[in-house]
Amino acid sequence: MRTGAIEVVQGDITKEKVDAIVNAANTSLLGGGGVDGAIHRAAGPELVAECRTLGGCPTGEAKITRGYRLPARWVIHTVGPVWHGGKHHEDELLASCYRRSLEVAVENGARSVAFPAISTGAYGFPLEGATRIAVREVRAFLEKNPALGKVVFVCFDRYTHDCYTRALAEGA
Ligand code: AR6
Repeated sequence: MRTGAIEVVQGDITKEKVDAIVNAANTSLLGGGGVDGAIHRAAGPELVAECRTLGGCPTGEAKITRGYRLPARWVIHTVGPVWHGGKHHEDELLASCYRRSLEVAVENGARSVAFPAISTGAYGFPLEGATRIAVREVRAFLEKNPALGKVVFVCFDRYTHDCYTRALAEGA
């Protein structure tokens, strides 16, 4: 599906041919399971070596590395909130992940960025709320930053894909 500069696709983010892919990391930035594990496996051991130099990353923030063996030139590592019921600033922290990742992307000259559904796997953030936040933040950023040409939401499964498609249709 395409609406303006936003695309929703189902697939594996490590295969995306964009300038930067975003990793749903943890505060150590030293790898893990889920999309984080897939990105580290596909990028090769140089990625964790560079991550070791970064000193971790707070929740809601983002840091950039090279992409090594990935088709993407950069990886932007962001740390989503763990879902604790919704009253622990989860929404604001997730919104901050999208904003900060896009700011870091543009600062480094990226014109196309792909996101996974941050926090919706191991971190337990309810998918519908997460997709609405993602769509709202990306739309707002694209309006203010014409240098960014394209943002892709890469969904690992059909349900996630359907949630993004609905959020986009509803105007989030
Ligand atoms: N491409 C695109 N999306 C993927 C891929 C892939 N290759 N693999 C999984 N997903 P998660 P989180 C989807 O758990 O909830 C890690 O251990 C997955 O289906 O990867 O932010 C980190 O180190 C889900 O929709 O990230 C942290 O400790 C989405 O990516 C923790 O998990 C996010 O699921 C972060 O948890």
